[in-house]
Amino acid sequence: SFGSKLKIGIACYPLVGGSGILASALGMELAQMGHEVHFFSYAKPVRLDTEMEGIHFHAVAVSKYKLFEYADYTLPLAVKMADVADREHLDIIHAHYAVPHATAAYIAKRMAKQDKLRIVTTLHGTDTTLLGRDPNYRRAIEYSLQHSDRVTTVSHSLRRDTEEVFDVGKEIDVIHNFYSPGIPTRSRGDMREELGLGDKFTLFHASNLRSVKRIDLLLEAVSLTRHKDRLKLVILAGAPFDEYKPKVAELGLENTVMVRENGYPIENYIEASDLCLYTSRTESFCLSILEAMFLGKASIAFRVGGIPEVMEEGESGLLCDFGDCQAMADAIDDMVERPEEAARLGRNARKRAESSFTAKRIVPGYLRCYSDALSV
Ligand code: GMT
Repeated sequence: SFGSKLKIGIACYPLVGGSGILASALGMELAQMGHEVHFFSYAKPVRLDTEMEGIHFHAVAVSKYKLFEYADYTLPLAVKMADVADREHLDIIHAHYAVPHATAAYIAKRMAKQDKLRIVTTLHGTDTTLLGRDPNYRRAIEYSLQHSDRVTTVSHSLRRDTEEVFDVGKEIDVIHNFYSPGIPTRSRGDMREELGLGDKFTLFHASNLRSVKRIDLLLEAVSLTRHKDRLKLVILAGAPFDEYKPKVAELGLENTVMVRENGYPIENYIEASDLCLYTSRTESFCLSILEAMFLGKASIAFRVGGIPEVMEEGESGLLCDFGDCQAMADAIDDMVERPEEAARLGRNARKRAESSFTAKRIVPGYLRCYSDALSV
């Protein structure tokens, strides 16, 4: 129940990516509230503080046998979950991503000696929007969702998509993402000087550059602006940028685009910028936009997926129809001409983030979900 301390297992991807960041932040919030949290992954999640009281990390080792052409991760993960569930008397396994975490959790639940283990699965996006349409995965995902005690999505948009793609067989809870921003370690002035931004209006983009992020459209939108000479686009790339270099040259953006691979901490770059730019084909939420909002920076993005749930159009950010790079370029030009409007949107963005997307506001929703799962 709500008042009692829970023992929660969390399975997540350890890499830089919204789902792992959210899962780590949630686990640390729960630990701070006195719950015991056990993480399962093949490597330490990047933003997880394993030294924190109440946090335990269980590395899942994958055996590579010559017999198998492909190493399997799902079964060792399930065994680790079942072992820890039995030894530590876990109440809940919270799977972030159905593939393969919810499937492994289901196997663990069947194997575990104790019969009160409950499964909560949070969908972050690709399970539904990509793998859900893949006949090699669809049925296993649907089965894992049907056998989760509770299922959550990070936006209403993702819930709608999920209900279209799968027969989940139960109500899905929408629990938006939250973020606890770090404090920039350098001043805006210092950071702008280091990056050589001068008095340029600075746009910021951070992503893993996966094809869904549509970096081609990001570059195109900037190339269509009238004020290219007054602009800089700083891209914090979580993957090699090389494949986009020819496009930068083709669009004549060599002096406008600046790329930093794995720049850290991200807060310093956001602080140095004036506005953020996102061109994804789909985003169930877009944690990067929320991250920027907490630092008082609004974004221009395409009106896709859950993004309109994160920002209020015209109030805490600007939205354009997907693929309309000219509209996006016009919006950028407007902000270059009226930086005070960009600043106003940024102030509103911070207010919205602080009122709607803090840990304090969001984490109780997960606790309610655990409590519902335990009362099944
Ligand atoms: O599912 C993915 O594509 C990757 C995932 C991740 O780990 O970064 O991103 C998804 O989860 C984030 C956290 O909930 C959301 O902010 C992202 O919008 C979402 N990505 C997509 O929907 C493409």
